[in-house]
Amino acid sequence: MVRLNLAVAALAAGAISTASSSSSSSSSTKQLRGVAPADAQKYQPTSNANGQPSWTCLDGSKHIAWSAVNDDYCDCPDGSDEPGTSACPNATFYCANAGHIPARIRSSRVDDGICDPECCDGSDEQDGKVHCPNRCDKVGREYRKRATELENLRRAGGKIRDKYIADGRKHKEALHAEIAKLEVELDVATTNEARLKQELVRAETVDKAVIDAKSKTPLYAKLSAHQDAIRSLKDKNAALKHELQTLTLLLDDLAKGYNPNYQDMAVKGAVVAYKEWRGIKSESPADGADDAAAAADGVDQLAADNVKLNELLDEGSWDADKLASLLAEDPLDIMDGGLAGAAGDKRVAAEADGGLLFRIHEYLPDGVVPYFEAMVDTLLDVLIKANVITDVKRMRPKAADGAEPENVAAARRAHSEAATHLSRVSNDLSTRRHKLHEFDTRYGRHAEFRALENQCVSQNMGEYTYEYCFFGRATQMPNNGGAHISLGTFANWNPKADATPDSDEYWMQQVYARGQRCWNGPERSAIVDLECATSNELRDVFEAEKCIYSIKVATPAVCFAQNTSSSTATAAAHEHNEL
Ligand code: MAN
Repeated sequence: MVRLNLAVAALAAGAISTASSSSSSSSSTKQLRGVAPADAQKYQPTSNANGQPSWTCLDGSKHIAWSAVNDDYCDCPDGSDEPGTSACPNATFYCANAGHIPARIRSSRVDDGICDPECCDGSDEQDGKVHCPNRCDKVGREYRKRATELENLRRAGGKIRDKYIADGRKHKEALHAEIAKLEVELDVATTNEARLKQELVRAETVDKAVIDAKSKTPLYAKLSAHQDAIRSLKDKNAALKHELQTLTLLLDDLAKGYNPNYQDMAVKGAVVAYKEWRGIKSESPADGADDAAAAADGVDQLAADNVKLNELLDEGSWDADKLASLLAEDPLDIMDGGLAGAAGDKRVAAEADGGLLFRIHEYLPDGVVPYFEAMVDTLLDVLIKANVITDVKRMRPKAADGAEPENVAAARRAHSEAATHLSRVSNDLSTRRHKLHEFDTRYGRHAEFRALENQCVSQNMGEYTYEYCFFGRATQMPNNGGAHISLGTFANWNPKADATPDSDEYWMQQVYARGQRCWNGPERSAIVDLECATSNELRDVFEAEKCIYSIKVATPAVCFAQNTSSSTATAAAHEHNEL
């Protein structure tokens, strides 16, 4: 208000001094109609070569006689020689509006017989066509009254805005604190994950080293050779049995189909010998039955009487299953005391071999096993290096299916848990950092909009009730039933190229986009204009173009303090500019 009064006083003073200079006007100074006091020094004549007063167009393009300024004829391309007439279409006219605030209008509206409301002093109409009374006292009074009301509103809204700012700061500080905590957690989790990874690698490597060393011993080679021999004999035996069965089947067929009446003595002799081998008595046909029938009868007994064959095919005490389990045994396990047997056998063997020290992991919680194993390794290394012991049978706890030693599995589990934790902390941290970045881009210069997140305001506008949610969705809801229509969700702040985040103006407009697609048209969208008030309200919705909506929302969040950059701009804008 003080600023406004000063501005008005300054303008009034300008008007007075211009008037006084006008009263003493000479060829060198001339009160020029339509020129702002700030531009008065630009309208000073100079002398030309002939000593005549002349003037240069403001764009520097032409020298003209001083008398040609405001002579109702347009000389300068930029229209600067006719600030007080309507001769130049591109010129502007300044009305001082003493008692109110100055204004500028297009010079085409000068002396057009219409009193322009912007020029409350009536200075735009002076050729006698019409009389425009000076209304600036009244207009100025009303203007100042309105300005006071607005200022009071701004102050009241500003107090609420201060609370929003405090709330936003609290959120921001909480976010900062969470980030700081997560950063520490991330450090710990990273170190932990790296340590457990190392332990896993060591557990895997130590085991591998033990296995490698054992695989190179003569005992291992011998055991493997025995297993190879057993495997080879087992295969050969199986092949021979198969061949024997094939041959006996062939001979059975021959013995069955042989006809002794053919009197082939060689065949008869072979059949008789075969039957003897199979333990079948070869009797002479009785009571005139023919030889062929007798032979067939004998062979029919084969299946029951094949004692010899059964003996040959019998597997004995080393049956196929026993041999298979012998072959399946890992020589390394045999070296460790025959651990490939039943669980009970393992325990006995381990007990006999290593004792409690090597089985202590069975009594420890899973998480401790890797540490214990590492400690035992270190101790054994030291003992071997110090020549206290020469070798040791390290009983690695082994999973039941023999897949992976228990200590390696435990180390893997511990590492996998640490890696999962690390990734969770890292994700949490980046989410929080993203939110913090949003504070600056989304919630205003002082985080004042954070308090409004997810707050919704609505207004019944007759055919529809509209709802607007800060940083959420804008919705059109038909009052007579029907589906709700999305007009868009918050997309960005002021898109105007000249509106930058350091200005108040930037934070007074939002774009809501990607709403429900219009039939045969674009996706619905809305431009939201925010204005200062003491409460949050949806004031107006207007469908500016089909499916493009203009929404007016009142909120204390935009009751900016007067001393910000744009309040200066606002004061400057008080000079009416109707161009
Ligand atoms: C609905 C409303 C209107 C819109 C038309 C477009 O009736 O969303 O605002 O203009 O659809 O078809």
